[in-house]
Amino acid sequence: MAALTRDPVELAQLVCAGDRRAIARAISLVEDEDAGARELMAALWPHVGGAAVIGITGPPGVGKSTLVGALVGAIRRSGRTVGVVAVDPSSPFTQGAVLGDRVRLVEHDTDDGVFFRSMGSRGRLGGVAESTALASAVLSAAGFDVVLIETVGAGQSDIRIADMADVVVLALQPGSGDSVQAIKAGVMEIPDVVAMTKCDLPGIDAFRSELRLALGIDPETAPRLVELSVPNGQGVGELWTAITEVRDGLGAEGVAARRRTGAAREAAAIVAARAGARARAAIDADPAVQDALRRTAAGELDPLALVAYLERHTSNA
Ligand SMILES: Nc1nc2c(ncn2[C@@H]2O[C@H](COP(=O)(O)OP(=O)(O)OP(=O)(O)O)[C@@H](O)[C@H]2O)c(=O)[nH]1
Ligand SMILES: [Mg+2]
Repeated sequence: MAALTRDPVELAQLVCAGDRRAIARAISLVEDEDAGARELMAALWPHVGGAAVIGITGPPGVGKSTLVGALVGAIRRSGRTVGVVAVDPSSPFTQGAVLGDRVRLVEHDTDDGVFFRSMGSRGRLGGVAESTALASAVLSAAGFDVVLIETVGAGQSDIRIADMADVVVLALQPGSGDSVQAIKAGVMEIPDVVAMTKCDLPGIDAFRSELRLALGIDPETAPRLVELSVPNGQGVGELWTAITEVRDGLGAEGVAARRRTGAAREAAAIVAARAGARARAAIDADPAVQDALRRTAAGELDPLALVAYLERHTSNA
């Protein structure tokens, strides 16, 4: 097999042609914050934006990956291609993740219409949110009709899925009472669709009532509720229909408006994350900063003077 180019512009061309090795390499470049990543993104960017980007979020273990695997099947049956970015906040070596990935890979590994990528969450400058957003952009440039992003969390994680996705699906199972409380208290943004998972398990009736109460009954503002049981093949088609109806309902203008807001918030979050990482690195490593810390401890600098010093120092770094 010929060696894959290291040239970012050539790599971008291969990505746009749908070359799977190039797609994998491109995602690794953005994940590793490789020096070529900026040039790569610049070359890819004119080709980004055609995919419908769908975020699937929810607390740990509610069945997001199972759902994503089933959705991939539904999307393929509808004749569309799909790229998946799964963010694995825990160790990529946990049995569940490996097993889940393997199941999906075995099912779809001969299908060129599916691309699956699991992102680690090693500490990086821009953080996992940045590399996830960029991986999604790579898959969009590669021409996949749909990009699915799976992230753990429920609105409060460091990944703001609403800033990356056109449509947000929140997966909840009986026992996800904390998330329901968070919705009620207004600390969690209301998703477009709530996927009630594991409806074959006991407790689903009480949970349905609790959810309906928390989400409100106004059909104009309440998210759609879809009940699923993946082992029984229940609800997957309905979920895909609900997602496409929400997106169609937004229209091109609505999607563009969400993307504008999301891009602004995403960029601000990346700048903040990088500034934070620079500040921490400066505090840890810089003798001048260590000296300022000593002066603060000795009472020569007040805390706000220390912050002002650090801001000057890190923005010059
Ligand atoms: N009974 C039942 N079990 C399910 C269903 N969907 C998923 N599960 C099980 O729930 C467990 C967790 O499923 P995952 O799909 O890995 O959940 P996840 O939300 O992706 O988990 P993390 O990524 O670790 O947060 C697995 O044992 C699944 O087999 C369902 O509809 N019914
Ligand atoms: Mg998962």
